[in-house]
Amino acid sequence: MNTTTATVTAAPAPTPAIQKEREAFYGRADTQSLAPLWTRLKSLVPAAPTPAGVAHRWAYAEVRPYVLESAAHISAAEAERRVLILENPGLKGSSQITNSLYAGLQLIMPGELAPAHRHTQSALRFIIEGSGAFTAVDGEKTPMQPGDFVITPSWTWHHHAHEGAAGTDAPMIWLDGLDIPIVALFNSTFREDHAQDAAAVTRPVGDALARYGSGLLPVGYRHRSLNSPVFNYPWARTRDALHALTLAGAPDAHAGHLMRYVNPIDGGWAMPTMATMIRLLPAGFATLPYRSSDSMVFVVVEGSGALRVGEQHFALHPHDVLVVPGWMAHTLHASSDLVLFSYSDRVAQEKLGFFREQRG
Ligand code: 1HN
Repeated sequence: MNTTTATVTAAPAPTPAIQKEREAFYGRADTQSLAPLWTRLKSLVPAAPTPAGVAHRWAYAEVRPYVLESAAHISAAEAERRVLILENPGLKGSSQITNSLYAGLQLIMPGELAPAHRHTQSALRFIIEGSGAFTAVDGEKTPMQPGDFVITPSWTWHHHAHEGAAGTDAPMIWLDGLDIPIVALFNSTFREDHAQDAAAVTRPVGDALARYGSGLLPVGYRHRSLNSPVFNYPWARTRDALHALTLAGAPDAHAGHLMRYVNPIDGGWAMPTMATMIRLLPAGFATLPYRSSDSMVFVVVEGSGALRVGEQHFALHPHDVLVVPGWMAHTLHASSDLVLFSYSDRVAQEKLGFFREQRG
């Protein structure tokens, strides 16, 4: 058998004459909308992800006054959604917090209504502060309380309202996470405004949680959504689960006590495009380095500490929002018991077969 061993040798640099001929060829090819791959291959397919955007922190103490001031400039009704976008400083003009995701801080004042609409983008809400407001999703109202994680699945009617009295009740602020850039990649955006400001509410408050979120399922129930039928994961339950976990064993060295929000129907992630997680780092705990191919958005729920990304150091305080671009190693440190909510496109990457992570 004839065995030949291929050796890879770097090609010699082209002579100026050859280079000139090539350039002329590229120019002629361009007239046919053709382009050479070989001049672009390495940048099209680099050896590892090029970080998209930068690591950044929005300190809540600094941005909260701007969110509240937005109410002096526009009503929720006029704005449709009164939101200040958390735009990654490395992705200016894109309305993106990461390469694939959107984030914003939404404000609703007592007595206000954000009118009903639907769109193909999925939305998550992580409630930051306030009381007295609800969101209605696909015919069910749910009160929004700090620490709750709420799902608005693709193409479901949704509106938000604050039932409190102006002057006495607190403004409500939450973080919106949407998969806008993912839907844009597929150019599959559709939206529709509801004929009424408020869409019909057809089920009692708490219906979904009772039916699907109690370790029970109605017999004969046929699930028709890619999302969890539980659309509000209340903070009180999440907190209890996290604290129970701390009694059972040591935190993961690279993540702390880390849990994911789960779809009770199939044990999968709660949403089809956005992976949502909650973690607790006990006071004094520090994680070892970790990186993954999904860019991550963090919300500090409780406690304080620090996030390190490369040479950057961000102090963490309640309600701060942070972003870590994909494949950048980072560590977390808790000065007091630290609880972090996070979301990323990990669920989509897993389904498509290219999610990667590295510990250490
Ligand atoms: C949207 O519908 C909401 O329903 C929030 O609260 C933010 C950002 C872009 C497009 C639609 C909401 C949004 C959004």
